[in-house]
Amino acid sequence: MILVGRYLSPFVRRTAITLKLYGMAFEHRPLSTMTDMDAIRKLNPVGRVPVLILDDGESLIDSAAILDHLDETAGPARALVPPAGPERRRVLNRVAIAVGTMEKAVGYVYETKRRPAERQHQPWIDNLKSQVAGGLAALEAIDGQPWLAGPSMTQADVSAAVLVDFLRTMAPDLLPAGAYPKLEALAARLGALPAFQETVVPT
Ligand SMILES: N[C@@H](CCC(=O)N[C@@H](CS)C(=O)NCC(=O)O)C(=O)O
Repeated sequence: MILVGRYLSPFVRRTAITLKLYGMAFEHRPLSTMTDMDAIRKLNPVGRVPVLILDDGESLIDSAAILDHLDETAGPARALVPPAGPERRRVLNRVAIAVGTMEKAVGYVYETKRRPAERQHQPWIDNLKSQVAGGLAALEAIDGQPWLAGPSMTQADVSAAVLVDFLRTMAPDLLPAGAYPKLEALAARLGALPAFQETVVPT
């Protein structure tokens, strides 16, 4: 398998970490949407990463769809998302908060770093900031026991920790020191795992 996209992308990184946690070997091809768009478009008509190229050449796009395939391959006993019922709904709902917050955080980075200053629209930036703050506050408020969705680590924890790392690297102003202690602790706990350390973005 080949995973396309840089670990700077939280969507790529949560996919890479999940592959590693499942012990699935893959080649990493760190194409950038800034400089390698033609190559990325050949794999994904929407021109986004991640893309996972399977061994038979099939290309899967979108981290949620890729992770769905990986969970199925890992099997219900190892999958980071439970197979059915309220446990599955709870995990998927918490993943949706983390990934939705990632989307808003990535949007904030694009708006503030890629768009020329004279074209920036402050009300839109403020909206993105408050959406990120809303997602972080919701994750922080979860009474994990001890993980975000109960007694075992799930995709909700992986995605939330990747979100925290992304903010710390790319938008530290959205992660004020001490504002989200439980999320910071979760990111530190998971950051000790090889799957996280091997996908750290060089700064
Ligand atoms: N919902 C998608 C989001 C993927 C996404 O937005 N990736 C960003 C990188 S962080 C990208 O490729 N952006 C390039 C663009 O949209 O032009 C997923 O979960 O994979």
